[in-house]
Amino acid sequence: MILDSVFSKFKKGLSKTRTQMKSGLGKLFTGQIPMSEEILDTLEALLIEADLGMDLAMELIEDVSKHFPISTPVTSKNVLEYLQKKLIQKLEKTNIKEVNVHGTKVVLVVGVNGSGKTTSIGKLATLYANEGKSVLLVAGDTFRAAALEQLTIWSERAGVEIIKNQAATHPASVVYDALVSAKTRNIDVVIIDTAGRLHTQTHLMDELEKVHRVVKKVFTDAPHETILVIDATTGQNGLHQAEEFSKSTPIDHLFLTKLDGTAKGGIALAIHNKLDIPVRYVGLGEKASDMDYFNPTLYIKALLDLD
Ligand SMILES: Nc1nc2c(ncn2[C@@H]2O[C@H](COP(=O)(O)OP(=O)(O)O)[C@@H](O)[C@H]2O)c(=O)[nH]1
Ligand SMILES: [Mg+2]
Repeated sequence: MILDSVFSKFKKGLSKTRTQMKSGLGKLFTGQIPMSEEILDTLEALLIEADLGMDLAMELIEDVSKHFPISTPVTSKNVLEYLQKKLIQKLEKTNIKEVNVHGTKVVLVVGVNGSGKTTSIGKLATLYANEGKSVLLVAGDTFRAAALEQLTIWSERAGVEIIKNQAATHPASVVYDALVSAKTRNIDVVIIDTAGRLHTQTHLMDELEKVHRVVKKVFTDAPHETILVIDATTGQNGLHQAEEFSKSTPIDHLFLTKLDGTAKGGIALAIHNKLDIPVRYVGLGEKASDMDYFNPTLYIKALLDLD
């Protein structure tokens, strides 16, 4: 995919956040005015409102105030350009885990209910299928019949297989059977959907650990990628979810969904800044093609677009 189209997708998805930032700054700055405490305070409030998180917002304000000392003449463009540069510097280092899998790649997808797990799995399945890979979806959410139906629809859309076992009493047994079958048939990618665990529910977290163990029984080096799905519209709560889920299973990457529906797109930056878990994918809508790999530089440019 060419960068231009990724950029325009980000731009479209983040339009709400961008409009909020711009109108806020626009009211503050008309032409060139001297830097003041009031400008710094308003800017900080805007960054927090856009969900960059308190820590990152405060760091940035400190940088801005050093670069543009009080009374220095500034325009809103100066400040936004500087913010872009600083954010890109902070987030350039991404820690994407690329494993070289010989044989079947096992992807485990976890997250709270409604975060967008099943939808994101549909998008990933489409991506892999378009690369010519054989894909098997595993319905590990055995608690809700609707969840099974939804995953089935996505498997049909993507033209990939699905394994489900409505009679199974425990998701771990569905996962086990599916992986054994995938191994025998040398499937390229297995993506496991799981029930929406509330991170406060200990038994559900225990169940997730059980699924993890079962995966290892079939493929000792799996899961090759564990993705935590986070709904960007839930804001700073996403940080807390990431911390909690990490306790029961190591998380490699985040899939940040619903960036199209929020004025708080800065959560991607807050998570990147605070936790050592990179955002690898972003969801920008409900269709299969409404996703992309997260690119911090393009993302920040789209967020703080100056044109
Ligand atoms: N606008 C938007 N909606 C999304 C996105 N990802 C998921 N959704 C919607 O969020 C709702 C919950 O998604 P679902 O995949 O069922 O979540 P799950 O409970 O975690 O499996 C559904 O209505 C999806 O269509 C996204 O990136 N953008
Ligand atoms: Mg689901």
